[in-house]
Amino acid sequence: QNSRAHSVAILGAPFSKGQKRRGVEHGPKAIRDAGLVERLSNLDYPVHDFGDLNFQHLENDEPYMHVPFPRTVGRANKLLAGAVSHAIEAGHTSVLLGGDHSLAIGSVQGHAQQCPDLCLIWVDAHADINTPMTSPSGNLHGQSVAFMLKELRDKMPDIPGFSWMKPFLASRDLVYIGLRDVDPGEHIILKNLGIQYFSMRDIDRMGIQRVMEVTLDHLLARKQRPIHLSFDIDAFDPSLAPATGTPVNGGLTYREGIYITEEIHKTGLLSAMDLVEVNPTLGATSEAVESTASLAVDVIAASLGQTREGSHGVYQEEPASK
Ligand code: 4U7
Ligand code: MN
Ligand code: MN
Ligand code: MN
Repeated sequence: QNSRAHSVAILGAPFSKGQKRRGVEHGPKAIRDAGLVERLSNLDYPVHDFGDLNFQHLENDEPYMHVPFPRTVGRANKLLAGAVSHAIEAGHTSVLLGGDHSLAIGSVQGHAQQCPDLCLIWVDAHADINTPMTSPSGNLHGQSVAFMLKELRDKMPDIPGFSWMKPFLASRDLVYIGLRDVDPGEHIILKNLGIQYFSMRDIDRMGIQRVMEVTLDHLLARKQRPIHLSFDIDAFDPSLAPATGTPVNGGLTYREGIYITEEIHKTGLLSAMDLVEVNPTLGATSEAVESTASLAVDVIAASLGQTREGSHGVYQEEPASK
């Protein structure tokens, strides 16, 4: 366990143009205010908070079909990809604080620049695998995975702002957990490509323990390789994570969410993660906002090795007998 013992790089991405609601750009601040760095300092490796990325405002970013802000989203992800790639190259485990989920495009792409054999675990109520043609909303935070997959190359038009990247991930290297709001066009893609996914119904049926066994077996049985975890806070039930843009009833319990991340940590292969879609302006009360942000901190801490059973360092002595 804890075999990588890497330092951690925190990257804030105050970005919201992958969707149309305001406020998700304040996610990084809310997660930090909930005590992220302090909580990670209890684990046994150095934590570097690199602050927030500085995203440029773009004028004249006309919609592409019904997709809003394509150049702004493309540009932001290019910047983010460079930052993540740099952090991984420097030996850090990269932790991206969003921001909306379109940021996963740059985060996973930057990770893949350094680790071309990575695999991806996407924890979300949504599959985020629409193409501009299948997307009901046009929003890019519901299309992130479609940009990554090699098998969707022919289905993706040349969207302005994205000429810097090419698809880099095979669909067999991706597993979804927590799905419960999948659009018809997305369902066709999931089925046609034979993508491994576990909907909330599958979790009800199999239990989260078996789901994680099959997930990790699917991704790691052939060979051990770096894991990218992309965690959308709306995977949790809205009673636990109310402050988010697209809540869907019937989500993960607290214990299921933490179990997922504990199991990923135990592989020793987590190399980068995203925690996205915390929107502090959408909580009905300050308690709702704080509980959502605090849940985000719990997810990150468990992914990086905080355990519920407790832990102690290798050279730590037993308590003295009296
Ligand atoms: B999120 C949606 F139509 N599928 O494409 C879409 F239901 O990053 C929602 O998972 C996407 O929060 C949600 O707009 C994106 C919609
Ligand atoms: Mn998402
Ligand atoms: Mn979602
Ligand atoms: Mn959402």
